[in-house]
Amino acid sequence: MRTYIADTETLDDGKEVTLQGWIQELRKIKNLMFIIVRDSTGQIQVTVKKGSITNYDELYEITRESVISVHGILNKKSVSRSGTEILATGVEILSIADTPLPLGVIDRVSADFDTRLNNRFLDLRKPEHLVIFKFESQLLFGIREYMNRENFIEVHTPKIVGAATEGGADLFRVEYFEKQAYLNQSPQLYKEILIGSGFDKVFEVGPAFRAEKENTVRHLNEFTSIDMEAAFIDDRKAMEYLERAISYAVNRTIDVMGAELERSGYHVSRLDPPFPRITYEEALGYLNDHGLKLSFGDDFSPEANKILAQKFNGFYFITGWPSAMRPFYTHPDTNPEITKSFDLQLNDIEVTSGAQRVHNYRMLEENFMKKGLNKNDFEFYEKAFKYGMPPHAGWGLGLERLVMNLLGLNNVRESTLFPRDRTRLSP
Ligand code: AMO
Repeated sequence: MRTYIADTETLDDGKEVTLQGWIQELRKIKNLMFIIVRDSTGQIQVTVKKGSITNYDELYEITRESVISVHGILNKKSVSRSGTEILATGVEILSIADTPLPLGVIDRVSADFDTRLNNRFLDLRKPEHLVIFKFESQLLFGIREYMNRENFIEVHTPKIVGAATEGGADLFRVEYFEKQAYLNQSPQLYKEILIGSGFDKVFEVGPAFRAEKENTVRHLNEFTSIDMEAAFIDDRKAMEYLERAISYAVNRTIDVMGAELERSGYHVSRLDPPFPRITYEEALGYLNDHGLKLSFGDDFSPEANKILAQKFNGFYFITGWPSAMRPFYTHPDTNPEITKSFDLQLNDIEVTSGAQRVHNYRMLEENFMKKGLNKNDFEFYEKAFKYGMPPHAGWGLGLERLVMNLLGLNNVRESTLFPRDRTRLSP
């Protein structure tokens, strides 16, 4: 029976245990070895006396980051730093690590980012990196739980597609037998078709692909998109689902692993919806009052977003984006220059886009024309609007950007296991 290291805390002194993990540190004094063993839950000192195990001489030559299984007695009155140790009675060597390590797991000196990513399997052994993905897992669990309680159906739509969703330029091409196909940029068109299929409320967690040549700390070429779409709701209601889903998931995650986050140096605060809202035009005015020279229709630069972040400090919505800045499927407001759309920002980074959608077939056709799109490419989508399409709204939330921002990481690659960017295709 294996004991996880974190669970030794609740066990009694003198208890017999078996631990399995990696050798993080090794100190040897002839007839005595002190091994710090690490598993996915923590670290503990294992003290091995010559004569207490049969293969002492073999273990004496072991390298850092090798994998062992330790059988021993829990000593809670140890003189070691943590006050707890395992007095080994048997050690099985399961895998020997080569030397030198391409990347130190506990070294204080930080390796450059490329070296880290090239050796991601070692980089992820750092407890403070593992915890990022434990956090992501818990967060996603919370979002799923919230969506499930609100009666959303989790769906899976194709990632190999025949038409662009978010604009033609950023597509990865795929050879699909005799046809030209693409990797999907967003489940947008499919989630809307499902609204026309009577599903009422859907959500999806899946990969999205963007052939953006951008090389920034917030762009990936493959990211995880959490998408939602619901029938008979407007943009306001979609925003409400979003702020509630995120708040529920964050607060639940703090309940589950707040202490572990703090120990790893991540400070996540509890959330209390509703989040502040500002219109695009109000934001524009505020930015111009702060020295920028923006006109209606201009996008917000990283500098502009930093100014807004200082005002809001946390999550906030920017609503009512100009029609020219939003995709063809976005519903206009009563003023046709403006859309019923929103972005959710966390500090200075956009983490979600959403909107009420066009559901009127004729308006959709007009929008294809206005945006210079060929309606024939969208026939499979448009068809679903001809035979009874309810009003609907939804959003797409970037998981890596959300995690990056909540944990205060400075690069979206830190919250991506194996990032795909302009130059990286491996590991
Ligand atoms: P949008 O293109 O704004 O909207 O994307 C939605 C969210 O996805 C994340 N995201 C990215 N994350 C990392 N790297 C990228 N290159 C990247 N691109 C986007 C962001 C962004 O806010 N169909 C609409 C959503 C909708 O209206 O439902 C869409 O895809 O967090």
